[in-house]
Amino acid sequence: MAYPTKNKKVIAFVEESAKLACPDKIVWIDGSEEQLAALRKEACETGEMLKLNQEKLPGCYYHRTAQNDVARVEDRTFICCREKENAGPTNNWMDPKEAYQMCADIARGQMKGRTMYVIPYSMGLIGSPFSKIGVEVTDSIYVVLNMAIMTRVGLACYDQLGEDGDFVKGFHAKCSVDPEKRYIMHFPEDDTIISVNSAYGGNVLLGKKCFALRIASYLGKTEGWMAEHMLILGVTFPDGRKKYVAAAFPSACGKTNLAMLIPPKHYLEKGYKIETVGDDIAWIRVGEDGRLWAVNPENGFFGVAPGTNDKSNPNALAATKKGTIFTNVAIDPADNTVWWEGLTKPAPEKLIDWLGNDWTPESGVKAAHPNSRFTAPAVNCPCLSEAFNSKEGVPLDAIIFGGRRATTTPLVYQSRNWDHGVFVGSIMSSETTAAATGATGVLRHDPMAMKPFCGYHMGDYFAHWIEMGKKVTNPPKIFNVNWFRQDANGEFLWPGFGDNMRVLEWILNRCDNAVDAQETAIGYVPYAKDIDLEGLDYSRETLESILYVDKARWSAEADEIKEFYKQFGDKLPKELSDCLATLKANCEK
Ligand code: SAT
Ligand code: MN
Repeated sequence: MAYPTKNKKVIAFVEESAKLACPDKIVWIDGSEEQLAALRKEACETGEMLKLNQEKLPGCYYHRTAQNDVARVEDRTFICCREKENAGPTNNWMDPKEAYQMCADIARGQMKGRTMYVIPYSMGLIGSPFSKIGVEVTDSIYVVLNMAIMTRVGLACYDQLGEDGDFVKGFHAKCSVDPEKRYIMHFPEDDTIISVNSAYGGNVLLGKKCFALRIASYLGKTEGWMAEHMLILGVTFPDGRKKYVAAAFPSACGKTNLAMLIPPKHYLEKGYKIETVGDDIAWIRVGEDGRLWAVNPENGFFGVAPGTNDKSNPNALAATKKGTIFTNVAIDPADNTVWWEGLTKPAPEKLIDWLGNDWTPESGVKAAHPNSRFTAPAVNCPCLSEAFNSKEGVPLDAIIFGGRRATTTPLVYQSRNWDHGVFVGSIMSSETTAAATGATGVLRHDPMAMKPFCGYHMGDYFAHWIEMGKKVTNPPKIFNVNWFRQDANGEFLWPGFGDNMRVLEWILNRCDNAVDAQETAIGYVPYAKDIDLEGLDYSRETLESILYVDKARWSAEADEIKEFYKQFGDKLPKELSDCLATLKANCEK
């Protein structure tokens, strides 16, 4: 047959995959609109997707996953490196030989009667020296169409590879979507990913978490750069200065909202502007100027739908108005559009819920799954930064870590220096969300928001962060934020969303040494007077209460971190154990 590539490794990979899975047919995706349109049509004919109201939502489609297949499955996600030790204590590990064999047994013959699609894609701009190419084979049209939004898909990727270039191999087979045989396997030493028995986003859009974080974090460690679970945003000041921030939060903790923030009115009037470079993943390297530079390797947003509305995130909502795939939201049969909790109040009288059942506000269940998603092209986003298409990316002024913590962690604090900043990232913990299967609202450690995504030993990952600090002569300042403080009744104590601009402003002023701070046991905390509350009905006392560093709580936290750190053994960098000792001592003062 005539192949669209001369790359022998691609051809061998596709042939091997086909030999194993036995598809009736192989379709080489070329990224053309014509081919994608034909696939959309086919998916609508088979019921895999529904066409939404094309006047209100042009180019938008709807998809329901299987009921048991609605989130990432962390307990079935493995790092398969040769030495178990190298996967570390925070990852599941399987011997690569065993894993390849097991996956082969599961996938054998599973594409019989089906088509296998071959998707060439680039993470990052095609042709940028910092981008990386992947090839995913899959038997799902849904995956093809999502990948065509989330990554840069096209034959130009093969040109990048030439005859002999290497790429990340991704094999995906839906099989019978059996949760007992669902495996998301990473072979960092072979640049290979295998995903079987799922058809949900994070498990099957292999360019995203599997490649751009798990495989890429390992590549970054070996090649001297970083792959992080971070949004990237730009702030333009009234005087025209631009600053860039990367921020790591666990899944479903508001990265998309922060990345697309609209500042409060008086900031807008003064001329402040926020632009989005990325909402989920940052690839970061040291620039020639000794600063850290970040690019967003993705090409779209796979955002959480519930809670998105024209107040919380008008930019994201606008991004979903065309060319978007909605997954597991509700359908409004009155006009064949979509709905999810929080979109409008009150809810429509009648909906079809994410399971396909008739729904009314009295149904007593959620109409949209809490982890329902939109896959929207980045170009749709009204506040997309020009830098989104820059090969060099953007220089970072600040790095922000943040988790979902009802207590203890103040609204914002600044680390004392790079190494202490790494410590601050390493001690992140956050309440679990619906983005992964399992209980939600459970507090767990999630260092740098990378617990589910680090492709190697977390202790080595910390050491890599410390090393990177030595390579930058002008490092970004590192902060921690917590938008999620609650009172005794479980009410949030900070308005969040656009008002987070007030905290962002303090952070950027700190980067310019333009505002003072109080030194506390955990780092620098703002004086309440320095957070702008203009136009907000909000008391200084409440603000003070969420800026307060409670030494007793932090002392207990330090003891708990000590326990958490134990698992890293002698891989824990001394810089971090020193910071922990200082924290404990500061709390006892
Ligand atoms: O499902 S994804 O992993 O792509 C999204 C997320 O959980 O952050
Ligand atoms: Mn994410």
